[in-house]
Amino acid sequence: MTPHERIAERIENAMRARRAHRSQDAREISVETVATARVEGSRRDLIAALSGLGRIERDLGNDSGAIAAYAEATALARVEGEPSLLAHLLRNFGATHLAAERPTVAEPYLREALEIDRADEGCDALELANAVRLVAELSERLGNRYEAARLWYEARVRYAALAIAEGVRECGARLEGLEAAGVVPLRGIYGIVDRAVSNEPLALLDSLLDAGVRVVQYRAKAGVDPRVVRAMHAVTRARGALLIVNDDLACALEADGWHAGQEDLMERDPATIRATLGSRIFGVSCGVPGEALAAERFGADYVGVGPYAATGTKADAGAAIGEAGIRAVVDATRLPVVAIGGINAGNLAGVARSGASMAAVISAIARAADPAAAARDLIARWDALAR
Ligand code: TZP
Ligand code: MG
Repeated sequence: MTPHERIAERIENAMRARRAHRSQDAREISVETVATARVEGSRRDLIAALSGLGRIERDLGNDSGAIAAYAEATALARVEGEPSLLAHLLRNFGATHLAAERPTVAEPYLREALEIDRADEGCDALELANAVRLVAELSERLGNRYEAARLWYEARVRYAALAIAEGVRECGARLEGLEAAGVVPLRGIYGIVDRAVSNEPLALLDSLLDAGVRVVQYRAKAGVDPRVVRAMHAVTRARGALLIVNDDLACALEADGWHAGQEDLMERDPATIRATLGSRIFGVSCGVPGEALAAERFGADYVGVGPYAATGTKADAGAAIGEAGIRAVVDATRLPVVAIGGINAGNLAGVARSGASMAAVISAIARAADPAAAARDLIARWDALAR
């Protein structure tokens, strides 16, 4: 037997003892295995032995032992330079701190693990779902409730795709808790303050927020004014809503998210956008299912799809795609779909039927005699339809 085989066998023995609830035996074997790996094993053997020991220390409630083992394993994995191994250890390391009520210590590890997994094309789908769930948990503990809501939503979608009912239930329950606390996931009426339609963006914003809209986009095709973004963001932040900026990525960094068209993506390397935005929301306008799948790969949080119906607001919007056109994208992507274009109280039912998560509206609110009343009416209708 080579040293590697001997170490692998002992790790397996420890795991068998662990599964048989002989935790103390498992710990003894693991401590010895680590000692052997230090003398005879490769760096990888030692990482595996430490990782096993960390797992068992966690079972025994010995946080400091688990943290010491994971800290060393993680440091070695950085030298080893294999991303999936490093992400796995960072996740366990972070989870141990999180379980020990030290979310601020856990934060950099869990975030780095998620970043690595997202960037890794070959990442195991379950590992990624778990990574998202852990950062959702972390955000909630840190009080970042919007980020938590988005990540619970994403984790739920990922578990559903893997048919893991328990994960779907757990994430759904967390989302409901955040919803009850008035935090918004990407669902309902998405209000757009379009400079070309409204000369008083802050007044329209107030109407939207008064009505209960919780996701607002600022759209200014003649140029996004950073002062308006700052003023709007101060208001949305104070009133518990999200502000997403269209087109201008630099200004979006002063708000909660960025909405990009296909042409915006062509101007830059899409692979870098997620990293630039950090935990902010990233939305992408898509016309066909293929574009939505590409948006998923670039790390988008939602896709905008339309025009649902004829619109006078966007001259080059193209022909209306209707309920079937929206549904084609809903069926193709795991991301929430935001339907847009010519949406009003009279045709909202078809949007809800299409499976879209949100309905984005410009003129039916901004051009109404009473924008707040129009937005309130749309929200009430959507809530009744989505039930
Ligand atoms: N993208 C597709 S249609 C559209 C955009 C920005 C305009 C939506 O405006 P309205 O007034 O709600 O039809
Ligand atoms: Mg654009």
